[in-house]
Order: sequence, then structure tokens, then C-alpha cells
Amino acid sequence: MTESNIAPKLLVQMHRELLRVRHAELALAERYKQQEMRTPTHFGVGQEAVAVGVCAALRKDDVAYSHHRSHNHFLAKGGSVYRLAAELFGRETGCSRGRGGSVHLTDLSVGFVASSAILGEALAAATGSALSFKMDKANRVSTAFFGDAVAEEGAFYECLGYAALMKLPVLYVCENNGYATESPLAIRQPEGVSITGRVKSFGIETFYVDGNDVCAVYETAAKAVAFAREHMLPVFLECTTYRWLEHVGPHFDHDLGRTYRDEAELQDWQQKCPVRRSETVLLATGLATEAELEGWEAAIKAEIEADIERAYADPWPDPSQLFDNAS
Ligand SMILES: Cc1ncc(C[n+]2csc(CCOP(=O)(O)OP(=O)(O)O)c2C)c(N)n1
Repeated sequence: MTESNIAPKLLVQMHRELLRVRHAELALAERYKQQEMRTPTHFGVGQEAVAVGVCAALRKDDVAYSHHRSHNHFLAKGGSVYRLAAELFGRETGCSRGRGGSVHLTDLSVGFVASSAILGEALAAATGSALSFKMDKANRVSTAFFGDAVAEEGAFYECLGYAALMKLPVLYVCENNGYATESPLAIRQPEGVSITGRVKSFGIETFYVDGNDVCAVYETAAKAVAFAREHMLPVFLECTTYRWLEHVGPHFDHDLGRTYRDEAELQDWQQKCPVRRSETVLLATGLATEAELEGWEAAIKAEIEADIERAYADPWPDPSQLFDNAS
């Protein structure tokens, strides 16, 4: 018996997925420092449990859209480390054939439609997909991942209003990491006003969860997805979490002398590391031993390194194709 209601097999799967996402991000951040990936990157280290927990609650034929901090969502929806690495290196074998870079990922075969650096675009596109599902009477859910800054945009409210009015099966997932670039929520939003609270005023069903606890995220997302699918209605899920690295780039802020957030705050959140918390669950429930956990981690890291090396050795797009698909 486990402490949670989640099937043991899924708990193990989610842990392995957390490891894959965490180590892919860390390995790519290391490689990024060599200046061979010529694309801006927004790493999601520290935020993995949101992507993994939500995607575990989605079906393969449900779709997901994401924003600039998209690697976690791409991988958790089923995207490969190899194709992500190839995209960051600008190679022809990249998930967007080396043309998109970090902020334009896609893999339709796993239902990850697109990521976009334009804040709010993921919501609008996901809302459009949900409309098409409704028109086609398809029993599918469309998902948008985005950050807390999007709740300060007009597009956010337009999408919520439209989805509520049209009764669309869309899951809006707000990863609230407390910052928009280097601005904390406290200087951007009036005191006592919450994002979830504002969404409620649209009559939309809302859920709120500790985004660093993969079990809680999965259980809450499963309820949210089931609600959207069954009632053909939008749902909103706010997940509190924290990014460990700088806003854009591979470094820890404090190594660069940046002071917009306190080092103690980062350390406090690192104590709530989603990977370590998931490990604790597996150990406490007897689903894995320390040795097994270490073995999985080592094997996953080795696979990731091999994927990145393979991607690096791949060919560039042919210059003759520069204007293909451009009109
Ligand atoms: C429409 C639009 N406005 C402004 C920007 C510039 N911009 C890029 S990332 C960012 C902050 C994003 O914060 P949040 O959405 O909370 O996500 P996080 O980076 O914290 O994951 C801003 C303002 C943009 N990309 N698009």
C-alpha cells in the first residue's frame, strides 16, 4: 500500500520522468555555456513536477501548448531529449527541423502542438484547439501552460471569457513561480488579489495546488481534466512553484551577482525540490530502495548524455532550404 491513492506503477513512472526532465535541463544548461546553441533558453529546473504531474493526467491524444519556458512540457508530454537537443543546436533533426529554437518546439506525434515566446499565445491557441474539439465532437482536452505574468495580459481574460461562454474543454495551467523576468508578484498585483480568485469570477472551475509535489499535481490535474472532458467546460489550475536558474540562460542568478531575489529564498525552495520529494515518497512506500533510485538516476543521465552527443553530431539544415515554406 502507498500513502497516496496513485497506482504504484504510476508513482515510479512519474519519478523516472522527473529525473529525465531534470537531468535533460541540467545537461542542456551545461552545454549551453559552450556557446554553440544559438537560441535563447528559459530553463525550467525546479518546476518539473507541474509538467510531469499534469501530463500524466492527459491522454496522448489530448494536446498541449506552452510558452517560452517550454522544455519541461515538451518532454513530459512525450517529446524526446534527442530531438529537443538537436533543435537547440539548430540541427535538421531537431523537433522543429532546427528552425525554431528553444521557444518554438513542436511534436504533433505526442500531442505537443507548439510553444511560443509571445506571452498569452499558448492560451489563445489552446482555446482554439478546444473549440475545434467541440465542433468535431472529439472527446479531447486542450491544455495551455503559462506563467503568472500572463494573468496581467488582456489575452488571458479574453480567452477565459470566450472558453467559459462557449463551454470549451480546455485546461489552463498557470505555473506561478512568483516572478515575471525579475519582477516579483508583489509589485505587479494589488495586495490580497489572487490569480485563481480572479479566474473564479468567470464562473470557471478552479484548482490550486502545491506545484512542487508531483503526486498532488497529478491528483489535482486528473480531477481537472476529468471535469473538462466530462462537462465540456474550461478548468483552471494554478500551481505554485519556483525556478532555480536565471530567467533566460543557464546560470544561477547569484553566481552572476543578481540581487532581485534573495539567495535564502532560492535555498528555501530548493529544500522543496520536486525530485527529492518524489524520492521520499518512493522510499517511504517501499516502492524503491536508495540503490534503485541511484541506479535509475545514473542510467537516465547516461541516456541523456548519449542523446545530446548524437544530436550534436547531426547535420545542419542545408542553406539551399533557407526560403522553403516562406512566402
Ligand atoms: C506579449 C509579450 N509581452 C512581453 C514579453 C516579454 N517577456 C518575456 S518572458 C516575460 C516574463 C514571463 O513571466 P511568466 O509568464 O510569469 O513566466 P516565467 O518566465 O516566470 O516562467 C516577459 C514579460 C513577451 N515575450 N511577450
